[in-house]
Amino acid sequence: GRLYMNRVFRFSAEKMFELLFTDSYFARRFMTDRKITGATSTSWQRDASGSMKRSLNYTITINNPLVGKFSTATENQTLYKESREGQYYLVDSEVYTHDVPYHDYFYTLNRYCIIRNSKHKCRLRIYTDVKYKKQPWGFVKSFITKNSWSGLEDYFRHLEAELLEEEAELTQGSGDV
Ligand code: YK8
Repeated sequence: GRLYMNRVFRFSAEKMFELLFTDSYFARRFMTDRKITGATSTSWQRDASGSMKRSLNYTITINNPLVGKFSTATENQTLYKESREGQYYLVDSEVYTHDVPYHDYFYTLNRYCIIRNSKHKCRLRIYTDVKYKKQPWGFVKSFITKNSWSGLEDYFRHLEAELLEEEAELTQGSGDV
């Protein structure tokens, strides 16, 4: 896998969770920017193991000449019960892109870790892995992996930029460090 983000932001851990994992203004605007449309989401619900789950469905716009312009996608998120409100949040997100070539071979696992640093600071780590449901030929596998990394890189670079902008807006004039 790969580490796409590992950085401290001037938000509380709660705030970061709210921005990324609730129906926040930030999340909605980011989706609009990425041309992600038709998003529907279930609310967070506790499962038998004590973790919280929710799932999202949406249509993504793809910037890859090898692939059609749009694909529907499903994202299944798990907030692990080891998480501690305000302190530590661990979310695994499995993303299935239903309409891309070889979609039945792979999915993407994004692991988001939000750790409290101080009252107004947290660290966000995002680790990503491309997972295979069945083994494709070697060349197909490297093709899928390579195309996934480049799409993910672009996506998380954009997310980082938007989070930094949000940070600048929120801390503007507050004199907070
Ligand atoms: C989520 C991973 C792969 C996929 C794409 C597939 C190419 C197929 C390869 C062929 C288009 C929002 C990606 C990047 C689409 C976007 C997905 C997003 C960014 C040529 C063999 C969607 C996070 C996420 C996870 C996986 C990404 C897909 O919040 O390359």
